Amino acid sequence: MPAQNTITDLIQLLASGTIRVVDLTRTLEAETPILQLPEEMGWGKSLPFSLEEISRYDDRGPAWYWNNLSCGEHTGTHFDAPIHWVTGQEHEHHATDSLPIEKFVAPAFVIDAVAEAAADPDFLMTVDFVKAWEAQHGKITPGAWVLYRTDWSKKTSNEDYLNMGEDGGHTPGWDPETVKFLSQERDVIGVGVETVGTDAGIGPTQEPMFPCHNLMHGANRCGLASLCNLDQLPPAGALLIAAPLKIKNGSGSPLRVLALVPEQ
Ligand code: 23J
Ligand code: MN
Repeated sequence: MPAQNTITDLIQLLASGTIRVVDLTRTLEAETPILQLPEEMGWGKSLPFSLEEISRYDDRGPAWYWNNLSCGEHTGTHFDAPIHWVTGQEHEHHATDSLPIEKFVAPAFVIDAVAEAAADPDFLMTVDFVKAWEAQHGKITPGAWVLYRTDWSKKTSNEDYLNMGEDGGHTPGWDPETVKFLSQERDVIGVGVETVGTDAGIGPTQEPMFPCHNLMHGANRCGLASLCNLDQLPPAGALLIAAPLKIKNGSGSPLRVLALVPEQ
């Protein structure tokens, strides 16, 4: 079929609601939770989101409303580029402006670990867990995102969402072997999570430290953090549109993440 007809079909499927658009993005606001790193290590802090009004149909600009905005690149629903980590620094096309744009439109597989994350906030997804999922839903095809559903985005307070203890954060993440498996054996574009970062709260104490960042970016793969509405996606069959801002040499950026989902 000629490509033009395929796009025409897609337009019709969207118009008729046969394919639905799902927003996987959190609203950016001053209260958007920010990753907390151990201060005693002297590790830097990322700025929270803020807006500064330039004018609002007033004497500063009679017919226009606009704001200055500021935040860290890794704020709210955001993209992690391979250049973000020391292990990914030598790759080519590894920053927000240079990544191949084909990665920004890709299928998504959604692995449900809601029960496990509820039972244990330090749950780490294992290779066996992924293989058991595949036995039920089919093999993860190359060039896809793997999304880690925990329903963590449904936490109603930042306190519960970040779940900080005296010893650091307690939020679900990855066993390092799973990160290797997904990048090497399943050739994923990257992984997406509902938590504040792609690594577990206990990431600083894992070996290697922050294994998802270390190994995914080391393999020139990407990340998506602070996603929501993963409960509206099928285990397989959704198409993700996730394009970071084209920041020159950027390590990541807030972005709007959309999923195209076949309506049952
Ligand atoms: C820097 C250091 C550790 C982590 C992170 C950033 C993120 O989660 C991030 O947003 O990339 S864990
Ligand atoms: Mn990040």
